[in-house]
Amino acid sequence: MAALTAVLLTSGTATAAGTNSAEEVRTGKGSGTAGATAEYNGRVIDLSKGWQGASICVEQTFDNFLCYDDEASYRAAEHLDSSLPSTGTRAYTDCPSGYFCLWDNANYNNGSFPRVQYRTLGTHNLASIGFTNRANSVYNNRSGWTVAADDTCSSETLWVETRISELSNWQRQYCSGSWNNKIDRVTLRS
Ligand SMILES: [Ca+2]
Ligand SMILES: [Ca+2]
Repeated sequence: MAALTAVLLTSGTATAAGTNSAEEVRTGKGSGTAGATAEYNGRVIDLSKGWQGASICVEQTFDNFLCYDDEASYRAAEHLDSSLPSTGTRAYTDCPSGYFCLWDNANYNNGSFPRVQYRTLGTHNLASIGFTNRANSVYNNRSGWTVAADDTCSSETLWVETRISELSNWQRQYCSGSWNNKIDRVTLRS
Protein backbone atom coordinates (compact mmCIF):
# COMPACT_ATOMS: atom_id res chain seq x y z
CA MET A 1 0.00 0.00 0.00
CA ALA A 2 2.81 2.37 0.94
CA ALA A 3 4.71 1.50 -2.23
CA LEU A 4 1.67 2.06 -4.36
CA THR A 5 1.05 5.44 -2.75
CA ALA A 6 4.65 6.46 -3.40
CA VAL A 7 4.36 5.49 -7.05
CA LEU A 8 1.18 7.48 -7.44
CA LEU A 9 2.66 10.52 -5.74
CA THR A 10 5.75 10.39 -7.92
CA SER A 11 3.65 10.05 -11.00
CA GLY A 12 1.44 12.92 -9.95
CA THR A 13 4.39 15.15 -9.16
CA ALA A 14 6.02 14.46 -12.51
CA THR A 15 2.82 15.25 -14.35
CA ALA A 16 2.27 18.45 -12.42
CA ALA A 17 5.83 19.62 -13.01
CA GLY A 18 5.51 18.98 -16.73
CA THR A 19 2.24 20.85 -16.89
CA ASN A 20 3.64 23.79 -14.96
CA SER A 21 6.67 24.25 -17.14
CA ALA A 22 4.57 24.02 -20.29
CA GLU A 23 2.11 26.48 -18.81
CA GLU A 24 4.88 28.92 -17.93
CA VAL A 25 6.13 28.86 -21.49
CA ARG A 26 2.70 29.28 -22.95
CA THR A 27 1.60 32.06 -20.65
CA GLY A 28 4.97 33.76 -20.33
CA LYS A 29 3.93 36.99 -22.00
CA GLY A 30 0.44 37.14 -20.66
CA SER A 31 1.38 36.68 -17.04
CA GLY A 32 4.13 39.30 -16.99
CA THR A 33 3.95 43.04 -17.38
CA ALA A 34 4.71 42.95 -21.11
CA GLY A 35 1.68 42.89 -23.34
CA ALA A 36 0.94 40.76 -26.35
CA THR A 37 2.52 41.87 -29.59
CA ALA A 38 0.47 42.70 -32.64
CA GLU A 39 1.27 43.81 -36.15
CA TYR A 40 -1.08 46.54 -37.23
CA ASN A 41 -0.79 48.54 -40.45
CA GLY A 42 2.92 47.83 -40.71
CA ARG A 43 3.69 48.71 -37.10
CA VAL A 44 4.29 46.51 -34.08
CA ILE A 45 2.09 47.49 -31.16
CA ASP A 46 1.61 46.33 -27.58
CA LEU A 47 -2.07 45.48 -27.25
CA SER A 48 -2.01 45.85 -23.46
CA LYS A 49 -1.41 49.57 -24.01
CA GLY A 50 -4.33 49.98 -26.39
CA TRP A 51 -5.38 48.85 -29.81
CA GLN A 52 -4.29 52.07 -31.59
CA GLY A 53 -7.44 52.16 -33.68
CA ALA A 54 -7.57 48.49 -34.62
CA SER A 55 -10.97 46.85 -34.28
CA ILE A 56 -10.18 43.19 -35.03
CA CYS A 57 -7.14 41.32 -33.74
CA VAL A 58 -6.54 37.76 -34.88
CA GLU A 59 -4.11 35.47 -33.10
CA GLN A 60 -1.41 34.00 -35.37
CA THR A 61 0.97 32.16 -33.06
CA PHE A 62 0.57 32.03 -29.28
CA ASP A 63 -0.40 35.54 -28.13
CA ASN A 64 0.94 37.15 -31.30
CA PHE A 65 -1.69 38.96 -33.33
CA LEU A 66 -2.43 40.56 -36.64
CA CYS A 67 -4.81 43.49 -36.30
CA TYR A 68 -7.07 45.18 -38.79
CA ASP A 69 -8.94 48.47 -39.10
CA ASP A 70 -12.26 46.86 -39.80
CA GLU A 71 -14.14 43.82 -41.00
CA ALA A 72 -13.58 44.61 -44.68
CA SER A 73 -9.80 44.84 -44.43
CA TYR A 74 -9.68 41.71 -42.27
CA ARG A 75 -11.74 39.64 -44.66
CA ALA A 76 -9.83 40.88 -47.69
CA ALA A 77 -6.46 40.09 -46.10
CA GLU A 78 -7.54 36.63 -44.97
CA HIS A 79 -9.40 35.86 -48.20
CA LEU A 80 -12.63 35.27 -46.33
CA ASP A 81 -16.08 35.67 -47.80
CA SER A 82 -16.62 39.39 -48.33
CA SER A 83 -19.97 39.19 -50.09
CA LEU A 84 -21.80 40.20 -46.93
CA PRO A 85 -21.94 43.83 -45.79
CA SER A 86 -18.56 44.95 -44.52
CA THR A 87 -19.88 47.33 -41.89
CA GLY A 88 -22.38 47.10 -39.11
CA THR A 89 -23.64 43.95 -37.53
CA ARG A 90 -22.50 40.71 -39.07
CA ALA A 91 -23.14 38.92 -35.85
CA TYR A 92 -21.51 35.71 -34.74
CA THR A 93 -20.84 34.53 -38.30
CA ASP A 94 -17.88 36.95 -38.24
CA CYS A 95 -16.04 34.39 -36.13
CA PRO A 96 -14.42 31.87 -38.50
CA SER A 97 -14.23 28.16 -37.88
CA GLY A 98 -11.38 27.18 -35.57
CA TYR A 99 -11.49 30.35 -33.45
CA PHE A 100 -12.74 31.44 -30.05
CA CYS A 101 -13.97 35.00 -30.49
CA LEU A 102 -14.75 37.63 -27.87
CA TRP A 103 -16.67 40.81 -28.60
CA ASP A 104 -16.41 43.96 -26.49
CA ASN A 105 -20.08 44.48 -27.21
CA ALA A 106 -23.36 42.63 -26.88
CA ASN A 107 -25.03 40.67 -29.67
CA TYR A 108 -21.74 39.73 -31.39
CA ASN A 109 -21.71 43.25 -32.76
CA ASN A 110 -18.41 44.66 -33.85
CA GLY A 111 -19.30 48.17 -34.98
CA SER A 112 -16.72 50.46 -33.40
CA PHE A 113 -16.00 47.93 -30.64
CA PRO A 114 -13.04 45.52 -30.76
CA ARG A 115 -13.22 41.81 -31.41
CA VAL A 116 -10.42 39.37 -30.65
CA GLN A 117 -9.97 35.90 -32.12
CA TYR A 118 -7.91 33.21 -30.41
CA ARG A 119 -6.83 30.00 -32.05
CA THR A 120 -3.95 28.44 -30.09
CA LEU A 121 -4.49 26.02 -27.23
CA GLY A 122 -3.61 27.03 -23.69
CA THR A 123 -4.40 29.84 -21.30
CA HIS A 124 -4.50 33.43 -22.55
CA ASN A 125 -4.43 36.32 -20.13
CA LEU A 126 -6.73 39.00 -21.50
CA ALA A 127 -4.73 41.67 -19.64
CA SER A 128 -1.95 41.18 -22.18
CA ILE A 129 -4.28 42.46 -24.89
CA GLY A 130 -6.08 45.07 -22.79
CA PHE A 131 -9.29 43.04 -22.80
CA THR A 132 -10.00 42.25 -19.14
CA ASN A 133 -13.61 42.71 -18.02
CA ARG A 134 -14.70 43.65 -21.52
CA ALA A 135 -16.21 40.62 -23.25
CA ASN A 136 -19.98 40.79 -23.63
CA SER A 137 -20.46 38.01 -26.14
CA VAL A 138 -18.38 35.05 -27.26
CA TYR A 139 -18.48 32.35 -29.90
CA ASN A 140 -16.50 29.17 -29.46
CA ASN A 141 -16.38 28.12 -33.11
CA ARG A 142 -14.10 25.20 -32.27
CA SER A 143 -14.61 21.54 -31.52
CA GLY A 144 -12.86 21.72 -28.12
CA TRP A 145 -14.30 23.55 -25.14
CA THR A 146 -13.05 26.94 -24.03
CA VAL A 147 -12.98 27.81 -20.32
CA ALA A 148 -13.35 31.41 -19.20
CA ALA A 149 -12.25 32.65 -15.78
CA ASP A 150 -12.69 35.76 -13.67
CA ASP A 151 -9.90 36.59 -11.22
CA THR A 152 -12.40 38.05 -8.74
CA CYS A 153 -14.45 34.85 -8.74
CA SER A 154 -12.13 31.90 -8.33
CA SER A 155 -14.92 29.56 -7.27
CA GLU A 156 -16.35 29.08 -10.73
CA THR A 157 -15.43 29.07 -14.39
CA LEU A 158 -17.53 29.32 -17.52
CA TRP A 159 -17.22 26.35 -19.84
CA VAL A 160 -18.20 27.18 -23.39
CA GLU A 161 -18.88 24.35 -25.78
CA THR A 162 -19.18 24.88 -29.54
CA ARG A 163 -21.81 27.58 -29.42
CA ILE A 164 -22.50 31.28 -29.19
CA SER A 165 -22.98 32.85 -25.77
CA GLU A 166 -24.45 36.20 -24.85
CA LEU A 167 -22.67 36.61 -21.53
CA SER A 168 -25.40 38.65 -19.83
CA ASN A 169 -27.55 35.51 -20.06
CA TRP A 170 -25.11 33.46 -17.98
CA GLN A 171 -25.84 34.13 -14.32
CA ARG A 172 -23.10 33.02 -11.95
CA GLN A 173 -23.77 30.49 -9.26
CA TYR A 174 -21.23 31.46 -6.58
CA CYS A 175 -20.50 35.10 -7.43
CA SER A 176 -22.77 38.02 -8.14
CA GLY A 177 -24.22 38.89 -11.48
CA SER A 178 -23.66 37.42 -14.90
CA TRP A 179 -20.46 36.79 -16.84
CA ASN A 180 -20.96 40.04 -18.72
CA ASN A 181 -17.77 42.17 -18.72
CA LYS A 182 -16.07 39.82 -16.23
CA ILE A 183 -13.73 37.50 -18.15
CA ASP A 184 -10.00 37.86 -17.41
CA ARG A 185 -8.57 34.65 -18.87
CA VAL A 186 -9.56 32.06 -21.41
CA THR A 187 -8.22 28.54 -21.86
CA LEU A 188 -8.64 26.85 -25.21
CA ARG A 189 -8.81 23.10 -24.72
CA SER A 190 -8.27 20.46 -27.36
CA1 LIG B 1 -17.72 45.37 -23.00
CA1 LIG C 1 -12.74 39.98 -14.09
